[in-house]
Amino acid sequence: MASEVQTGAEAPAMWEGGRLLTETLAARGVEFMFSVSGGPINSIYHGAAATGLRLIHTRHEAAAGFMADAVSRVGGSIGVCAATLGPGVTNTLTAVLTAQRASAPVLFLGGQAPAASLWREPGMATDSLSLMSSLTKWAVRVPETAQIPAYVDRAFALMLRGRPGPVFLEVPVDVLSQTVVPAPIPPAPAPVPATAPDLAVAVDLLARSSRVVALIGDEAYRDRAGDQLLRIVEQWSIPFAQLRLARGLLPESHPLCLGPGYTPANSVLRRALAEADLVLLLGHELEFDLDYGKDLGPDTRVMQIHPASERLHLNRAADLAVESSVAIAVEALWKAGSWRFDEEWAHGLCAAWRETWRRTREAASSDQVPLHPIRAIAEVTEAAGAEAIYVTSHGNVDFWADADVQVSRPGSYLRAGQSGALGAEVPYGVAASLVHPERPVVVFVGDGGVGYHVAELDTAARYGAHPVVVVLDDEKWGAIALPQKREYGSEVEMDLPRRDWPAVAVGLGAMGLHADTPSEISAAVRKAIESGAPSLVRVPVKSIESPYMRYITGG
Ligand SMILES: Cc1ncc(C[n+]2csc(CCOP(=O)(O)OP(=O)(O)O)c2C)c(N)n1
Ligand SMILES: [Mg+2]
Repeated sequence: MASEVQTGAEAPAMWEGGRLLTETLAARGVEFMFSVSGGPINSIYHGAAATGLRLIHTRHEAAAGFMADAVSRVGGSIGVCAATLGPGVTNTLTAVLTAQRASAPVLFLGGQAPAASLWREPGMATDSLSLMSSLTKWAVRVPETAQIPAYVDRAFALMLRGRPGPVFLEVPVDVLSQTVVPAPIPPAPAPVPATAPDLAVAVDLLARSSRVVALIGDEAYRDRAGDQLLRIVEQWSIPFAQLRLARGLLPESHPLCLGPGYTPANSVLRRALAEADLVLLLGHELEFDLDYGKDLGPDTRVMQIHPASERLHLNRAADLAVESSVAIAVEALWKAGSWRFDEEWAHGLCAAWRETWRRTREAASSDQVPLHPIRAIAEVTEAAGAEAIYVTSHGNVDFWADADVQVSRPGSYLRAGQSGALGAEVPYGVAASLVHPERPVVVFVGDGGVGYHVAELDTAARYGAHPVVVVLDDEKWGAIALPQKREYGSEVEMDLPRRDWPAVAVGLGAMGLHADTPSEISAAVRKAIESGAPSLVRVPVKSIESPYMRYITGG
């Protein structure tokens, strides 16, 4: 709506609610806003343009939500998604669920008809607050223009405190279009100071242990605890495995790395947990990917450090639960004493993991096409190099990829995670490339998953993002088909015909490449990275069930 600002020389410059919102977001460090256009949020767009926020106009609100989530995960700034009322908001729900299950702080903004008119059931409007309330830490309507900064600050406090997660602010059109005299945006509220926990019991546990293993998870990444962790791992001989966002917090090529933290796909990690007398569970909980702690030995003790009290003791009581920032607690442990745990055991395990990884690659090394997924993935990762950011999906081929890739830097591994949502992959890749244009971004996705949001290659082309989308094509919904066949003896409607995904990519303004053999894959990925253009490489792969797939489906 046009602002009713007087333009006389003395008239103060007035801001619409949309501008007040975008100025507040920028003052809180927000850089990107993802959206699909809608009339009632036009004021936000004009605000974004005046403020200098980067507004990325996507092809679907779910993709906008996934992109905002990816910014929060890789960037350090909070990702923001703005959707118009009704179907715009409902289209974001899967992205909200995904952020919630991954503990990702993401701000979702929703348009709405004027609050006073909602009883009439205006066009497109729905009760967004009810829909959002079970998926967010806070779902609330901003009642008046002048209160926008206060609501944004409350949203930030809730998104980031304890277990992080998404927040939904509904901003009706009249609240956005009303003008106010701009007052300076107040400084951000001071963060709650973190205090070092009492570690007397922790010191006692360490003193009684000789085989110690570390499981490093999401909150260790968000706490930027890499330096503190590297020090204790190396100085005290602690083998480690990292999960989800924490993958790459310590380089996975490190000699004390036990491989990825999925027990179902990592027999050496299972052995480590069974043999350890102490597991340091750092910024994580014994969740599904760890089979809820089933592999821990009967005498294995657990020391869990997590900033959110509700995550402590989840699924298995810890022998010691410490409610604390991981960085602060590990720093305090470092100062509290010095230990040398069983070095031979630690290095023996890590050597066993490296040998397993090597043998898995060797067993998959045939050049016969279609390639084993591991062979194809290995060619891609070798061509992409150590700087790459990886996105994986939720198909069978992706479970092969999760077990094979080595992530070498923090914030460089994105996966929908426990929401398991197919469709996040291409949007994640686009957003990661927007935040880190200097780094290669590789998206592994199946021929099923790519269909959800392949149109976002157009968004990438419009905004200069250049992810390399690698479609590992088994011509079926493999993750469902393979267990179905095992259980029922036959498949029902599982085949997907071979489609020309590279041609689709070209039609969307991206580069499209076919690669069947190892050398073609390597050349295609290098060419895609060097081109600086968004690209899609289709790689046919054999249909072979991954070990993780067998775990999920109980096979
Ligand atoms: C939104 C959503 N719908 C359905 C599923 C169930 N699902 C999990 S994996 C999968 C098949 C994926 O096929 P594809 O992307 O080709 O990978 P593949 O398993 O063949 O390697 C499906 C349908 C899901 N995870 N998310
Ligand atoms: Mg498939």
